[in-house]
Amino acid sequence: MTLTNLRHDIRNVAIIAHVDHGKTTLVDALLKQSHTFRDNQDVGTLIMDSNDLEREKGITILAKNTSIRHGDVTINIIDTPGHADFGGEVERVLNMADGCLLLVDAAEGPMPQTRFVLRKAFEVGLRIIVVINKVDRKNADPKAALSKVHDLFLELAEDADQLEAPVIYAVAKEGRAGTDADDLASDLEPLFKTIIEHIPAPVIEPGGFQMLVANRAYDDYTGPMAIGRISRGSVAPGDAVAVLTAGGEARRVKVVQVLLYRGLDRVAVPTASAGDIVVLTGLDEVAIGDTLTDPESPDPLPRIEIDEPTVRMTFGVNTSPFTGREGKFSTTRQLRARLYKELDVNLGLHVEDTAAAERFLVSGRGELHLAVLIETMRREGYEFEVSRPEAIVKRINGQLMEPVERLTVDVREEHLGAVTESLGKRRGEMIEIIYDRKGGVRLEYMIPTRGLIGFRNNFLTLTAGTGLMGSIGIGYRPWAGDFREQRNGALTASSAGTTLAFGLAGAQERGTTFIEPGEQVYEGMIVGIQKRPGDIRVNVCREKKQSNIRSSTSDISVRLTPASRLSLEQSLDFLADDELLEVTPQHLRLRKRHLTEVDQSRARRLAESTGSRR
Ligand SMILES: Nc1nc2c(ncn2[C@@H]2O[C@H](COP(=O)(O)OP(=O)(O)OP(=O)(O)O)[C@@H](O)[C@H]2O)c(=O)[nH]1
Ligand SMILES: [Mg+2]
Repeated sequence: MTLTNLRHDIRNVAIIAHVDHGKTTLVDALLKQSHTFRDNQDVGTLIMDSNDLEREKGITILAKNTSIRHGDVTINIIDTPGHADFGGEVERVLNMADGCLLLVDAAEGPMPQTRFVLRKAFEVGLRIIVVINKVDRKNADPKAALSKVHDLFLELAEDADQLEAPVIYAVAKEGRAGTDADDLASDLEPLFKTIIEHIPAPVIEPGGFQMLVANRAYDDYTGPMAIGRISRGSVAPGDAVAVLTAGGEARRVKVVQVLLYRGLDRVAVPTASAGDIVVLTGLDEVAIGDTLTDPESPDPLPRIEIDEPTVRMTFGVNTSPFTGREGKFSTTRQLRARLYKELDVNLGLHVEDTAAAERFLVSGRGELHLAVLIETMRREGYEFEVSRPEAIVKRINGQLMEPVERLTVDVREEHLGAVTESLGKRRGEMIEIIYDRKGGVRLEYMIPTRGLIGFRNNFLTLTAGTGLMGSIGIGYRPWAGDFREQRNGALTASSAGTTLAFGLAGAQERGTTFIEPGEQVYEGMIVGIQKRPGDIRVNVCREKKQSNIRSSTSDISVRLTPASRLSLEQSLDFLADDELLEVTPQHLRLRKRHLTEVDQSRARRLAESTGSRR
C-alpha cells in the first residue's frame, strides 16, 4: 500500500468553456466575494483580462492564475481562453489543476469549444463541476442545456466515474449561484461549497522537488519567471534545482524567489510545497514544458502535448515602397529574432525559415491566433508584410490530406438558406440540423479549415450580425477538392501620390473604397474592391481639371461615401494569393504582391513557363 498525503488547505481549479460563456466574469465574482479587494476599491469588470488586446477585444487570450481564500482553504484559479484559436493555452495549463468548472451558457448550450475543453479535461483526469451560467438570459433554457451537456459527457467520458458531476446554476454577472436554476442564493456560496467538497485536494507525492513549467512571465524588476504546480517535495529561495529540457539536458540553476498568488498579487514566501502553484524567479531560459527537479533525483515529467497548428502564413520583411518609414524594427534580423522569441511562450505556434532569407513561415491554430501575434508585434513597433492565411495540407501515405473542423452555427430561420448555400460552396457537409420553437436553427457541419478561412465576415453579413458560430479542428481528412473563391476584383492605385476626393469619387463609381482623401498611396496598393471579378487600376490621386465655364449644377465639391476601413482580421480575410498585407505601427495596407503592370506580367510569364500557379 502506498501512503499518500493530501493538502487539505488547497484546491486547484481551472475554469473552462466555449468563448463568452462567462469564465472571466465568474472569476470577478469569486475574487470580489472572497474579499480580495478593499471594500471601497473599484476594480471594474473582467479583471483578469489584463492585457490591452484582451480589453479591446473583450476576450481572454492568455490563461492566467489567481488565488482566493475561502475559510481555511486557498483556491487557486486558472482562467482560460474560450476561443478555439487559443486552445493551446488551455492545454498547457490544465496540468496545474485537479478539477475544473465547465461553464455552459444556459441559452446557447454546449458549443464546439465546450467539447474540446471537456475532452482535454477528461484526458488529464480532472474532476468536473458543471456550471450552467447565464440562467438570467431571456432565452435561457437550463434544462435543455444540461441535457446536451449530459449527451456530451456520454460521448466523451473515458470511464464511468467521469459521468458523475455535480451541477450548479449561476448568474456570474450578479455573483449568484445555486443547485436549483429557479432558486439561486444571493451569492456564490453554493459554488464555493461544491468546489471544496468535490474538487480533490492535491496529492503530495513522496520524493524530492519536482515541478512542470506550465507558464512563463516576465517583469522588469524580477526578470523571467517560471510558473507551475509543485507535484513533489518543496522549494525555497536559494535552492539549487535541475532544469530538464526538451533536448534531454539537465542544467543546474538557483532559485532566487518563491512567490505564491494572492488575489491579483504575487507574494514572496519562505517555502512552497507539493500542491502549491508557484512562481519562481532567477531561472533564465526555462521553457514551458521543462521539468524542474531536485538535482539529486532528476526525474522528468511528461512534456505538455499540444495539438498541431492548422493555419499558416508568411511573415516577411516589408517590401513596399514605404518600407522603413513607420516601424522601429524592420530588418530581417529583428523580425526573425522576434518570431522565434514568441515560441518560448506561445505553445500552439510554429515558426520556420523559408528558402527566402527575409520570409518566415508562421503556423498557428487559426486566423485569430495569427492576427493576435500580428497586432502585438505592430504595437511593439515592428513593420512587416504577411500573406494570405492558408490551411496546412499534408501528404499522409501518399494521399493529400487537409485539416477539417466541426462547425456549429446558430442562425435565425430566415437566414438559413443563405448560410447553408455559402457553407455548401465551401465544401461544408451538414451533419445535423435542429429547429427550436423560437425561430432559431442550430446547424452542425464538417468543413475543411480552408472553407472557414474568410467565412466569419461573410457569415456576419449573411445573418445581419445575429448569427453565432464556433468551430474546432477534428483532424485531417482527404482533400475535398478545389472550390472557387469568389472575391471581387481589387481596385488598385495606378500611381503613387496623395489621394484626392475627385480621384476617389471616380473609384467609387467602380466599387467600394478603403481609404480617405489625403492619404499616401503607391502603385499597386489596393484602395478598394470593385463590383465584379478582375482587378482594375484607378487613379485615386487625380485632380479635377479646372474649366472656365461653371454651370450652376456642376458640383463644387464631390460627394464621397466614407471609406470602409478593414480591420486586421477583415484584411486577412480579404487577401488573395497574389496579394500581401503591409503591417506597420500606424497603417495596414493591402497591396498586390507584384506592384506594377510590368512586374505582374513578368510574374505571369514566369509562372506559365514553370507551370506553377504563383
Ligand atoms: N446575462 C448574463 N451575461 C453574462 C453572465 N456572465 C457573463 N455574462 C456576459 O457574457 C459576456 C462574456 O463574458 P466573459 O466573462 O468575458 O466570458 P469568457 O468566458 O471569459 O470569454 P472568453 O474568455 O473570451 O472565452 C460578457 O458580456 C459578460 O457580461 C451572466 O450570468 N448573465
Ligand atoms: Mg475570459
